[in-house]
Amino acid sequence: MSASSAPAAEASYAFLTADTVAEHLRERPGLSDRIDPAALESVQEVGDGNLNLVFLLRDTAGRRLVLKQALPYVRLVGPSWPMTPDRARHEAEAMRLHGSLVPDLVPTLFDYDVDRYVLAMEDLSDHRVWRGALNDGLRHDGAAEAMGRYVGRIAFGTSVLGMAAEQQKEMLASAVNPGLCRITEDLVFTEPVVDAGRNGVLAANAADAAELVADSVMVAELGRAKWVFMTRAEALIHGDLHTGSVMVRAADGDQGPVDSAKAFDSEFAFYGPVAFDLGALWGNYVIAAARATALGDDAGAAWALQLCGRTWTSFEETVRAAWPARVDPRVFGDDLLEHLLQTWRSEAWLFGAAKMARRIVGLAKTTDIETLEPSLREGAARGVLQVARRWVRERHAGSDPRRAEQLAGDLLAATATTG
Ligand code: SR1
Ligand code: MG
Repeated sequence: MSASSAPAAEASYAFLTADTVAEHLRERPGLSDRIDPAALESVQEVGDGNLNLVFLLRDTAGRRLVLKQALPYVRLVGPSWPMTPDRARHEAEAMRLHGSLVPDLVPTLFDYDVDRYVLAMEDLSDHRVWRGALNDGLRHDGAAEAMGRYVGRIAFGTSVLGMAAEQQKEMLASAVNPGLCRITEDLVFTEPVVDAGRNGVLAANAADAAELVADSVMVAELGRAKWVFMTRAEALIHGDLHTGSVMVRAADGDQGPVDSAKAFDSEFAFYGPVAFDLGALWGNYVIAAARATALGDDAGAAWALQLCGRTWTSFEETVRAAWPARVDPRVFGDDLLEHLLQTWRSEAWLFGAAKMARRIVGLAKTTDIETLEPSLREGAARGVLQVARRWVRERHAGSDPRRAEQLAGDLLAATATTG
């Protein structure tokens, strides 16, 4: 349901506040053992995403916990856009299953309150959101590989490759997530080229947005992407794996090799196409590179772009390493492995292009681009749109990620504007 046609959301449960979090901790089994409700010295509401309330709690002994509560509407817009809070259950189920496969790559979930849609999870205050680090020009080596491993383990472990058929079908049924999928179907695959009243760009980019709408190849490829997204239930994917859904921690200082990287915010999880998560990462690496290019940091842009290949290689190695353990090798032979990898690699370009286009013209833009001065933002936005339009064409001529990186780098450099 769109924001304009929907009735305002009414809550049937109480929203957490700084004054009620202690009561929640007391009521939920096990949480009082993790943090002392009677000795909270800091309660901060830090939800800066588009959908939820997020509280960071610390007690006087220094113990920390995060509470995240789903609101019955899209926070970014308000109660006029209702959204099922059951998305918190999807996040909890994804955290549990993903956590069983890659415990080092997702936050630990301690509790899920099904009545109030509240998750209690590990605090990651010693990490930072990767998008913010990228915006600051910081390099976290190894994060892209970690995310490739995350997507690869999920691809194998939650699909019929790694899971018994009956169990996989039960998971698939439980993970049907229509409300959140509808957001993606609208915002990612439709609205870049069919404005539903939520789009907007700088006046200087109006012609770029119009060219996107008039690009029949782009429209057709978005249609293919949407079809795959809506029909190909391959694995329990994250569903929103942009750089703002990844926390990173450098082993030493504020950048350099990471000793931890975590994918969080998996409320969009559902059984969908594996390459959607890869494309989300790739598209956001290009957006990070566009920012770096706009700011004259060419080395930073090159570094951001080569993350595409790093994520892909790690993903491919992870899937290949898991392959001998597939549940049913009788007809799932090595030819299927090559077919899947080839399909996913090509679709990463396609989904990456859709993700880029939506973040430039549609609702929920990125700080990478939006915090640039308009004179610089113009070229960055133009460059990202041109990369998107080029990728949907060039993927048919070969899907090596190094080509994707090269094409993107050339276009970003050619379209950059100066302040
Ligand atoms: C209305 S929600 C907008 C966006 O926020 C999330 O991060 C997803 O990307 C969604 O499309
Ligand atoms: Mg999110």
